Amino acid sequence: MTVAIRDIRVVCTAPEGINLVVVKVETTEPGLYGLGCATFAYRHLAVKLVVEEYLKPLLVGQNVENVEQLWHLMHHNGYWRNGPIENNAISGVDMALWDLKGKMATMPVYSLLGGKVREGVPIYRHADGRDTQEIIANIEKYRAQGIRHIRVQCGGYGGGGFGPATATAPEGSPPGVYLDGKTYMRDTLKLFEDLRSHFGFDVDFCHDVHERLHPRDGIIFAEELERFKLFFLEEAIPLERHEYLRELRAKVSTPIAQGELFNHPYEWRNIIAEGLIDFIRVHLSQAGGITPTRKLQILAENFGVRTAWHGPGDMSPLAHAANIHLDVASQNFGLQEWSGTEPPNFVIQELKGPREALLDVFPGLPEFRNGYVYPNALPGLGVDLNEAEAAKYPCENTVTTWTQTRLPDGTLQTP
Ligand code: GCO
Ligand code: MG
Repeated sequence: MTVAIRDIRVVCTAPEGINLVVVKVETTEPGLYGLGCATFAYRHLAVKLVVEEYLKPLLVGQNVENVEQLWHLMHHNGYWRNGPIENNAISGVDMALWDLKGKMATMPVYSLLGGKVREGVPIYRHADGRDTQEIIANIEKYRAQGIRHIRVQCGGYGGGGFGPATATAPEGSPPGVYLDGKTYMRDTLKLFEDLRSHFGFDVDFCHDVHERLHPRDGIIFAEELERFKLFFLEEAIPLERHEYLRELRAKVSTPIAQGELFNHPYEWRNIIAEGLIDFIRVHLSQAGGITPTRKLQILAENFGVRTAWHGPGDMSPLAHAANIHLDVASQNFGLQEWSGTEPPNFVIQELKGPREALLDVFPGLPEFRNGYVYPNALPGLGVDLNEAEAAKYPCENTVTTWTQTRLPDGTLQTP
């Protein structure tokens, strides 16, 4: 008997103060539904509207089994395609259809993808701090949890927080996150000097430039970082300046990670085929969900590029679970970013508050244990949504300030 889409609803919730967008696909089978992540934290209402006003009328009545066909139906329906708003909306439905397929087959998504290549997923966490000692303490904290790859930043991404123009900016300059690239580069090089003299080379460090340098400085910085033998250097080159990746590749042997900002296949296909990167970092819902990202993972496998899917706080536990299902089933898995969504059996004291709220809203999140994350064996993605709990944490629609990054003279810079 065909199971069809009966209704599609969007639930927006912010248990940690970060806007999360969940799509719930309800079917003609009583009690059978799928859940997917459509989180674009800074445009959550736009994504919600696309799902409710455009995708829902298109999809109600469709056979839930036809995941591939429905992805293309959604992808082509608005004629213009591959943009972040619609990709996130499509992702919410696509992940929900994979969740449904697993529930109907009584198999976890990783089984639908060919089964496990590994039992647990090695992850990396973010160590930061106000000074080197605090950063070292945070690194030690993660190492004590069995984590062997740690991303290290020196006071956030390349600069301070949003605020008034710096004293050295031109008169009348607007507020923003004022970045001084040279200071950031000098401070970070000094930090890694200290870290390597403290830890030696038996800890794998990553670093995220976060597009906050001009590509020329990004290349200079990557050359200067070579001696610290990073596990990978991330977003050293801004999205729109990929022509610099060729020079970066020619000049440094440090593995290059790129891709959390990618939406369009043209952004990843050539840099993978030409071997210009080592790790692909796509944010699953920005690419359109599990369907396109599985194809991307297989493309990357053909060129020896490994996955390191984006795993920040601004994605829901459904997307974190989708990352983990793909990770356990991918031969060319590299490393998984994990933003600290610990399960109750591993709640660090200072996280007692918000983290439990997240897990109350999203029971079933893959569990972190001693350096690895393990998917549960429940059918589908294995994560549920408690709508009553979700309703306790409404999203807010405020002006995003952290992306108003400016050079010392006030010029806006990629954030
Ligand atoms: C990362 C990313 C994030 C982004 C965030 C944007 O490597 O995890 O750079 O920290 O800044 O996802 O909202
Ligand atoms: Mg990043």
